[in-house]
Amino acid sequence: MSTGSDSVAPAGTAEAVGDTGGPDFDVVVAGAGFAGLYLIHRLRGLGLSVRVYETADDVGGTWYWNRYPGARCDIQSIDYSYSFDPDLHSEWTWSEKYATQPEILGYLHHVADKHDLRRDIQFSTRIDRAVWDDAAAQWRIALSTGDEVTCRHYVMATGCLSMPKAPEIEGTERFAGDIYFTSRWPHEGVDLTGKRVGVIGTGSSGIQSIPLMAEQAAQLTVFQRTPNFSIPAHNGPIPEAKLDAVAGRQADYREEARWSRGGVPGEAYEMSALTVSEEERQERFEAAWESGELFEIIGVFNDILGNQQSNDLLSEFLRGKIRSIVDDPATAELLCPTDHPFGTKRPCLDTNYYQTFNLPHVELVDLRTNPIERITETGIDTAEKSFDFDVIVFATGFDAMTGAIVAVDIVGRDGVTLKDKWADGPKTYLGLTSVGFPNLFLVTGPGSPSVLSNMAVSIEQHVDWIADCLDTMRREGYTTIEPTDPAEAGWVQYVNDYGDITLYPRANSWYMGANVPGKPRVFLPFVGGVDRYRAICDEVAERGFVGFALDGPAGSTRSEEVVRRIQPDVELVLEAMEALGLPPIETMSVDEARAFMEASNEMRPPGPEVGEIVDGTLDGADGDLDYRLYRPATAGPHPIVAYFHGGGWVLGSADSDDPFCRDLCVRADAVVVSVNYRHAPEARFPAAADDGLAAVRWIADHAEELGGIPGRLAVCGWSAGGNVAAVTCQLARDAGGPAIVGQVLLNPVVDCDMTRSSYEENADGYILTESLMRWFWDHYADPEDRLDPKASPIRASSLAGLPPALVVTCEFDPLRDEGAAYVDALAAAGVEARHLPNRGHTHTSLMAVDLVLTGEPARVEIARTLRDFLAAATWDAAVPA
Ligand code: N01
Repeated sequence: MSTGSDSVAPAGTAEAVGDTGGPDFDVVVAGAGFAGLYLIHRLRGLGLSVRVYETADDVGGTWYWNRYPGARCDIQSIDYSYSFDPDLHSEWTWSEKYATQPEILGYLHHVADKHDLRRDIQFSTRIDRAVWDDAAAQWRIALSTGDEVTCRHYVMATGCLSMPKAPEIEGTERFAGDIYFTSRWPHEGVDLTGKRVGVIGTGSSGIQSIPLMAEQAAQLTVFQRTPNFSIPAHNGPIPEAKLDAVAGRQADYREEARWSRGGVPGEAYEMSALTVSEEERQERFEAAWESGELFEIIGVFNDILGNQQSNDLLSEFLRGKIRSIVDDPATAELLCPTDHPFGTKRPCLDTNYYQTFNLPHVELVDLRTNPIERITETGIDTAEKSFDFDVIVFATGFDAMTGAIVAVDIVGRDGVTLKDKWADGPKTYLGLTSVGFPNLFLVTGPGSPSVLSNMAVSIEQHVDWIADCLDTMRREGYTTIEPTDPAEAGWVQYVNDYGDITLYPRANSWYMGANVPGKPRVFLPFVGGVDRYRAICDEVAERGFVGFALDGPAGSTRSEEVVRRIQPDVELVLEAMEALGLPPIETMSVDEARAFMEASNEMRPPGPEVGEIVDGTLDGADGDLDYRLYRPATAGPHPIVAYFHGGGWVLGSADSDDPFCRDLCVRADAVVVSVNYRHAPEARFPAAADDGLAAVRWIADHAEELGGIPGRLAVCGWSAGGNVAAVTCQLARDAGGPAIVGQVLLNPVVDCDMTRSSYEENADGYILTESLMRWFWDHYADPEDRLDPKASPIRASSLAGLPPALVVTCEFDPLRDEGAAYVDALAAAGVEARHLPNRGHTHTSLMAVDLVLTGEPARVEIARTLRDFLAAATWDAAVPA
């Protein structure tokens, strides 16, 4: 091995990890920014040999390269700093709330000096290629110096915004003046005094630099393709409140940051923008604007990034601010973002950005109406005009998150390159590792919170996780670690699921890879929060590296477990419920349980508007029953769905599934008649079943007066209501009518057998628990009655001749397996039966209209199936044999 540099210490204790004299280094790291520096410190502390290669001639990473005027952090300086060495906090005094690039770079120099980190860094050296050698279980690293070194573990600490995007504009080479990239600003600075300057790009770099360039330039022309949201930074001395928050309690403060949503301590505000008064909303918006902090404005309400309506309110407030600052109304309008929800492109913090457009020598060119055609010898030609410049500045951004990683030719097992593997979007496990690339780690890689968080906190979390992992491997005798396919696929799914419940996919942002032509459109970071993410990473390690295969002298272990399977919005609902600390329903009296359910129902989103709601009574098996009818706004008559609510035969009423019934009514374009069948314990088995049959009879007989189409009657029910619906179909078949054209059973109870695996797997923790189900059964039916098909419809002697069925089940539902078994039994009996399983959902989650958005595809499918049943219906076909 040749190190290519005399100033770098020789390789150390590679044998410490490996089982042979093996590699030159235990760990090779690409990049000497925030991450690379801390990696040296941590890995050294473990006695591992580490070598960092850095393209630049000094430390700093992003803060080495991005030296454009106005470059500074937009997370408060105190937060945007290391926590691993608590003394740094007293040794280093930040001069401003948001430190400048030179100050941050100075800080990193201080850290490098204090901890003597440079001796393990080889500067002015790029890693060109990294090839996994399976036989030797090590990486071969090819350097720009022509040297090659080997290492057991290879860490990409190359940063998320470090690979500048190509200019993409024809003619840059022709320009006779000077061209600068904000991301590669000359170290000696650039004097723009008296110059005619054109700037392309209005992201954070443009927005930070434009006001300062305008101070020098004789003429400044800003070429804007997409206006961006920006709020004033209100920079100045470190705020007293921040100093007080840390004073005397730095360790606690740092811990709060680690377990916060975005990596900065602060209370999350748990109210929707839609639930407060206009006055309160405006007050909060105003305070967030005045705070000059990104997390304050993004978190001003809890649904800014999840609800378009809430986002619209904030976006309009911010547009109002732009209009109030910019004198020329036409320029103000051009600066107002309208094509993406606030926050879905990275918002900016500025100092006098909008004010700059009031200066007489500053001009804004809207590239949407007047695109750049080419760069010429003298300037820029747009469709409408030619501009002459002395200087052109590209503030056009980066190939974010993946660009710098795949810029190194990383070749894993079987010769597969990471670039090829990621051709359709990055695939990682935890944003830290990738299948096929053993012993490769990514710091703040795609699939981790990274760019959505305070990077300083996320970098430390990743470095600590990697270091702890290597330490564990060494202690336990493992040489290699690699994620397994199911674990990685599950993580990619979880990351996507999280992205999909937000507004992020609605923007053409670099978060989506949409700023680079040809890059796959994938939401790159994990949006579930630093705290949640940390908990998952900790759990993975604590439970023996869930989702990883490890190999070495100690033997092999392999876990194919998916660490999180639950849908993100279901997870959020479960967490919110857990936080309330409510007693289990089965510990309540029946009256208390009913009151509790009614109170909980009050708090739900109401569901969509329907044409009309009519409450009435119908003839049950033993007296009147209440019903609630939901009529679509479309012209009738409509087909009818008789609906049976959930509640374990004990709880609920005609309107207890109100949001779902509304949703069903609108989507299926059918009259929905929700029946309040009799409940236990007052009316035990078989009261509910008998009422089910009586109700559909009555509805069939009164179809016309209900505004329905005679003969077009389907049934639907959820949970115990699914039980009533299934039993009703059997009773109607046996009684020779009424005709039912289809049955949709949502998470139905179809059997009293509580020994199926889903009962064991989901006994607890997903709202419908095994003990609650037992409580329901106990109230409804005696043990011997439960075997009756009127209680357990799967036990019917024959299922032949039943209406076609859709049975909907959810992964985390004790009733999952009996629902699936009922589909099989129906199909075996020749009934047209379809199963709609729902990944990551619970017994209650599909009912949560406007709350659990990931349930929407199922709700759409349920309604579509009902439409099909009802459309195919003719009286003849529907009459039971
Ligand atoms: O890059 P950007 P950035 N023709 O991609 C435009 C971090 N950061 O360097 O939006 C014309 O945001 C492009 O237009 P459009 C921060 O996370 C932090 O400014 O693609 N225009 C956009 O306006 C930030 O988000 C700080 O339509 C073209 C701009 O160029 C990230 O880095 C400071 C174009 C690029 O904006 C990137 O910021 C700086 C073309 N061909 C950066 N191509 C802090 O404060 C692109 N554009 C810590």
